[in-house]
Amino acid sequence: MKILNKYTNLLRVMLTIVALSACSHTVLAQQQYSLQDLPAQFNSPASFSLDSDNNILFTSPNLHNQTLVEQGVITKAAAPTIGLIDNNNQVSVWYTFKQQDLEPNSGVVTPMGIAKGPDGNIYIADMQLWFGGESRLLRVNVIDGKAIDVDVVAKGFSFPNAVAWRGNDVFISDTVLATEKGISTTSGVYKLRLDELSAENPLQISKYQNKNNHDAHLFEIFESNGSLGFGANGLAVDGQGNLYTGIMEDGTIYKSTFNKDSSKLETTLFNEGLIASDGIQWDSPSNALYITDLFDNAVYRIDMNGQAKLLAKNGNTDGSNNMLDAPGEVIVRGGIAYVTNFDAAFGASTMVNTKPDAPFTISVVPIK
Ligand SMILES: [Ca+2]
Ligand SMILES: [Ca+2]
Repeated sequence: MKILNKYTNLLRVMLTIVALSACSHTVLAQQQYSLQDLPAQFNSPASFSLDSDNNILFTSPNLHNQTLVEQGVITKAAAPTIGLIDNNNQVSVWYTFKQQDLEPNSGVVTPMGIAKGPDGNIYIADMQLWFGGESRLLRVNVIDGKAIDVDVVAKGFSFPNAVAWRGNDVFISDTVLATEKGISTTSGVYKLRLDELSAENPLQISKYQNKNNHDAHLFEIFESNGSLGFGANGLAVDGQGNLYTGIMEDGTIYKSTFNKDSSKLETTLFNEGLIASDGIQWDSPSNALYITDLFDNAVYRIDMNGQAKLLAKNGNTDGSNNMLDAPGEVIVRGGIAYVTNFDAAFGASTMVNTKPDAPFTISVVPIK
């Protein structure tokens, strides 16, 4: 009886813990945060997309967990999370990745690029190259603006990074198809059709071998200088349906045009001069592209003739006082540019940011 009591008590304690944690989860889901003071579950805000209600969604793979634990800034790793910035600029948790979402071999999920599909669902690049899993395209199934669950709809990428839709075609940049440090990096952009994406039978991309032997979905291949080992990353589609691809280690942007049947017409150099370009978004009202320079701590507007204008730039900061802190992507809503402070530090001599640090922030920059 004593033993039974012991177990009953233990069970009661466990149930209380479960109830408390369920309660704190509920509170957490409703809690709102300021852009300038995000909780640690947004410790590496990365990529943006607008949702169907003009909210801004952003991924946070939380790649700084280990560094921040070592610094004593946080006590435990924060699960990868998607945040929502509402029309009053209040931030809340939209989706926290769950056990069943993890890639089975690596045990992690690394949400990078995010984009709303023509079906209203949210598509996310899950980068597994650094963790030993198979990289994937995830679909967050959305009902009434809420994230319901996550399906894998394509897999076999190397370093999937940005996601951008053009009609019923989705483009996914693959930042590292092959690389030889200091010599060259081969990267590319995949193009998949909506009707090829299936949870029951995820599209399998075959591994890149060389320029003449690769998956038929590879839309474009880029060669860059090999200085970082990072090629194609940012992607955006303009109002005319042209596709723009940023090549990180070259600091360049390429423009791809299309035939009427959505096949590629040509790809040409559109802009050059950044140190290490990152995310790109196109804004309709100002008819311009917006891009970050992750290494140079800067944000630019680029007009449709390829001319760049600096919008903001900072030195090495921690991100406080709205300052840039290794910006990963910029999106414009209502004349305001929102900038994720990804806060990566690669230790490269050309990189301004030296340390991932608190606070965790999203900067705002008026574009007029
Ligand atoms: Ca920071
Ligand atoms: Ca920093």
